[in-house]
Amino acid sequence: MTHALIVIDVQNDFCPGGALAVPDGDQIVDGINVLTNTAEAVILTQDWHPAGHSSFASSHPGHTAYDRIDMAYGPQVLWPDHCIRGSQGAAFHPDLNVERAQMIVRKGYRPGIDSYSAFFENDHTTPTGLEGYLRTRGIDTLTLVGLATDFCINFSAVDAAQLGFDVTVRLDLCRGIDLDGSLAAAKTGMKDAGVQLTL
Ligand code: VGL
Ligand code: ZN
Repeated sequence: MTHALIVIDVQNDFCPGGALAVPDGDQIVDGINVLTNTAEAVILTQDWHPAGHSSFASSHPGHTAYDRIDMAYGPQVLWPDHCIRGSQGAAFHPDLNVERAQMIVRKGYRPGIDSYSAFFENDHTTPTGLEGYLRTRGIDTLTLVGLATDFCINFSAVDAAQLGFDVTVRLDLCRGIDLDGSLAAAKTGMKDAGVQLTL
């Protein structure tokens, strides 16, 4: 068994004061750093959108943030502009230990499609390359932490379980957005997919 810690989107825009702040998003940083210090493999993901990205409400006249629309690839929540590639908002939280990261996966960089999961874009088909990276390193067991529980953690964990990885989500080291019950639905969906949820 080879294990990796995957730290999802611990970026300024998802922390208090950021453009798409997750409540208490910064409260998990110290605990994540403790895990990072002893993990065999450390992988970070970074939400990384071009300006004018199609997941931004500002790109859809007549819509406001948190509206849901149908895109060619399926349903999409519209977000405030966030994590614009190269911006301070897209940077990792300043206290996150990034020195031990061996791989940084950027996602959401194609203008026309969002990418919640670290494994596939929101068409559930276009790979990010992370699966191949993990398999070629012999990594079969994953611990997921970070932001946001009901979006990027949820989609990443379910995809990883469906790909056959042994997946644990440390809920104490995640924080959620919670739109219309999305947090409860995410927990149920992850459990049903065979993801282990620990507190
Ligand atoms: C995320 C919404 C939009 C996330 C990313 O990291 O959970 N959520 N982009
Ligand atoms: Zn995003």
